Amino acid sequence: MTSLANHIRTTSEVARALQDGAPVVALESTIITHGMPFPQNLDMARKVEAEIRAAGAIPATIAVIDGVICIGLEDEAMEGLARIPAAQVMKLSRADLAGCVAMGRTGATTVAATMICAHLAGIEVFATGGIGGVHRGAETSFDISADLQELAQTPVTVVCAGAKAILDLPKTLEVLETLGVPVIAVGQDQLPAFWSRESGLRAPLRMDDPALIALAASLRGRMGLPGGHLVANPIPPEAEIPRSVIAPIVDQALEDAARHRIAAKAVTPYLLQRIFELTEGASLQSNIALVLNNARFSAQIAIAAAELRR
Ligand code: PSU
Repeated sequence: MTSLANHIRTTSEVARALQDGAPVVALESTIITHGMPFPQNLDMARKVEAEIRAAGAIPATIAVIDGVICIGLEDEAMEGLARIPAAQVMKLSRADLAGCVAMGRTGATTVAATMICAHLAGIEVFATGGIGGVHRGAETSFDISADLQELAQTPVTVVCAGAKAILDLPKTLEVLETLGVPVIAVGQDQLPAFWSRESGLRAPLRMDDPALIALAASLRGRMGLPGGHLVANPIPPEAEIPRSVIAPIVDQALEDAARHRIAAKAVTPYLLQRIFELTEGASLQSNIALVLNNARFSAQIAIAAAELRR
């Protein structure tokens, strides 16, 4: 029988860090292939890794390349991924990860698939921009991201800047609550909304200290409770697009998506691209700033988690 280990490749730097119990932060690749245009995507991916190193942890960007689950990407592989047109890369979630590996194809991991791969590798903390959630109109489309189910079952702490404001945020919070996923705001009581610090919704939990977040995750595991933690870290004030400014732009992008009958996995990439056009690039600058901010905070959680393992 084929061993799973034959389908996973870990860079020597990440393997050494994991063996030594050093702090490691996982990073996803859909944000690179489907979330941002080239060359800003490559620049962002490199800067995020540099931020994590500067904060004292080891970054591990995750992707499937030619059927191999890569835990950590060398710069050449990172550049290759950033340059491939989105249409030629699978957007991997729980449902298609194993199939992509079996077919020997290349795929970018969403939040759900990155959590699965990080857990397989023994990585506890993962930084991204915004998770997927309940799409507006889900009561008829049934479009709910598999990211939410994954948070309910895979023990990884995911640091994001909230759910993307293109979603139905109250319904996203409801589903997370139903699934028993802890949603923790950092530095404020409100759930942040990706490009904006405010959502108008109170987060169920608030923890400003990364050590507390690491402790909560560790205790949850020891209590035998499955699933991860969702940390919602607001975008820095100087980089935010206020809610009143982004809301009508999101509405316009959603109307355009409906008119063009965009569905399923294409919805989020379409909306991000449309909002980029409508804001003349400002949304991308905000997106990059929030990801860098999450990289820094996730490194602090990973360092605290490593302390707890000693
Ligand atoms: N964060 C970003 N940009 C992105 C994503 C996250 O700043 O593009 C990706 C993640 O991979 C997440 C996906 O899992 O968007 C959500 O896609 P969907 O709504 O189709 O589940």
